[in-house]
Amino acid sequence: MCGIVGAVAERNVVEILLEGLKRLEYRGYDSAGVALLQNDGILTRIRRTGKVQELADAVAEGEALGTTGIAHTRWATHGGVTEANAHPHFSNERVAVVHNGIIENYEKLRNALKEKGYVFGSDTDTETIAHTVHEALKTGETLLSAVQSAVKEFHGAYGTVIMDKEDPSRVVVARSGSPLVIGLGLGENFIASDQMALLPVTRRFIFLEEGDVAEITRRSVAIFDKDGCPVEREVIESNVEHDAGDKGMYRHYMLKEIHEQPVVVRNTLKDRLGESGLTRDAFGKEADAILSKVKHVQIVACGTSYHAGMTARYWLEQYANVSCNVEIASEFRYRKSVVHADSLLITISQSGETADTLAALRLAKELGYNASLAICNVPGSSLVRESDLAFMTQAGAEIGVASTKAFTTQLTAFLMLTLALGEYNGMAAQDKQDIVNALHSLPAKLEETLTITQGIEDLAEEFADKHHSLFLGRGDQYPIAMEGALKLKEISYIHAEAYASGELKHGPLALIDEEMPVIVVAPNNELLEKLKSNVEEVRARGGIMYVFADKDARFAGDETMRVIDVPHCDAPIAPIVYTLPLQLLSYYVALIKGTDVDQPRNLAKSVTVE
Ligand code: F1P
Repeated sequence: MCGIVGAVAERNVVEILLEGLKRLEYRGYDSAGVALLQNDGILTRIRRTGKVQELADAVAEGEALGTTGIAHTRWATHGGVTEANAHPHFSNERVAVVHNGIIENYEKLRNALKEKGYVFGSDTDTETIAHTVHEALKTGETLLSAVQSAVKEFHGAYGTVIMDKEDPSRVVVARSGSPLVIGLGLGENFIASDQMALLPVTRRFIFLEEGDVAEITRRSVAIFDKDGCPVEREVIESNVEHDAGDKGMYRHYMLKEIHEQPVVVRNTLKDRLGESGLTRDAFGKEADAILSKVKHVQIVACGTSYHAGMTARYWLEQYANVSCNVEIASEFRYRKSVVHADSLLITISQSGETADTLAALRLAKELGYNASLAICNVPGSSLVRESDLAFMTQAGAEIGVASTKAFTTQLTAFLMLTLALGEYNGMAAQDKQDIVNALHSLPAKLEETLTITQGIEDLAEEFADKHHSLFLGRGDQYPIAMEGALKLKEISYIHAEAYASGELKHGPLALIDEEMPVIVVAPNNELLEKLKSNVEEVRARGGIMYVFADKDARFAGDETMRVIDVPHCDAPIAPIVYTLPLQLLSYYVALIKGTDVDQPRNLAKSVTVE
């Protein structure tokens, strides 16, 4: 979603800001802008709808100078995609603001500000921040104290960076609900919504906490907590690797990330899985004390991460004897739920910043869960910092908006968690050894599965002109069918629905005709015969099927059924293995349709608003 970059330096910061925005492009956005302030108080603003490159071209046309600057990529919430709604927003050509999040009481603020004579140039909630700060500055406050008093007026979520034309030596930033990270340089300092934006200029970061306001100059960083008291926050040396410019030989990040899965799954297992079980601190030093008491698990997540949680429920109940509920975070946070005794709350998120998931974690603390575990891919993210335990997947930076390698590493993490919890809940020795063996075989199995690309490319040709599709799976493959359908929707814009195939005759069978392709995931497991019956029900009604099946499952292909062989694998890892062909299918369909694979329309990588 929206992205922020800011800098206070001695040199011209425009290139730093534009490079930062490019590194945030993967988060999804629809317009971009930059405001630059020179030492003599000259304030320049350039904004464009569309890609950051269009902004960069516009910047290159003129002379864009500034030693202090703020920049933004906007993902529209309040107000359409127009240049006037793009950030930075100004108040009286003096205050400049960029903002992530939503000011929920903006209408009330807007009316009050209009009565005071402020004229609004946009439809955004953000502009109320600019005018509110301006109003405070009029009473002679410093920029810092003006922001400190202004934020008291705001309800909702914000990560915001503010400049004052009358004081080019600093920016003031405030965080509540939307992340901000300060980057420390030598004689220059930076701010961003995501450390990725600042990796070319620093590796030293301070992650702001909820309610923090900070004043940043070239040589100083002063942080104040929500009560206005000065605080010290830890400086973290980042080891995140990311070169957003490098897609290697691949045409899209998504394809690169699909092919990285054998390696990143191996990295996620590394040092955590031994020959006969997990290593001692696989889930961290404090894990033993927490996990040994767990009798129930509540999983909360959104989107693809929710599908990882859905799959985990099958594993935790089948192998680890631990009861498990899974819920979408935006539902969990707004309903009254019953907390089971000895419950562990697990949040899953590739970004660690998803607003609903974070809110669910905070709610769970109030509800009295024993402890919380975050399964996450971004070190230092809000979810990681606010959870009792954190398991870091080792997927590396995922740039494609549609999650691929983050998902399969989440699943890998959950199979390891199944081992960890099974240890305290009477897991059968054979099940344990089967999972350990299956996990050891997983990276190679994923590599083998990626070699079936050609068959899937052909299939995509047949598929690309369809408007609807149905994905079917049973048992732990049902969430994989859901994930396959989500991938297709996200990047090819084809309507796709997933059903547990036992549900077919309870409604969706009515949809079957030759215009409704049916995709089936069919490993050779104990549900295979049941699944075959469901497939026959579709065939009998003239449906066209694409079956991803284990070679040994013996599906006979014909003109109504294309069978794509998937390498045989052990049962526990089958959901992970069968994910890959579905990712490839959606990728190739999107390629034929010519959609923006890495940044699909209307979507964002880090969903920081609810
Ligand atoms: C959840 C999610 C992703 C999806 C997209 C938007 O994010 O729905 O699954 O691919 O990037 O957000 P997260 O909570 O896993 O970060």
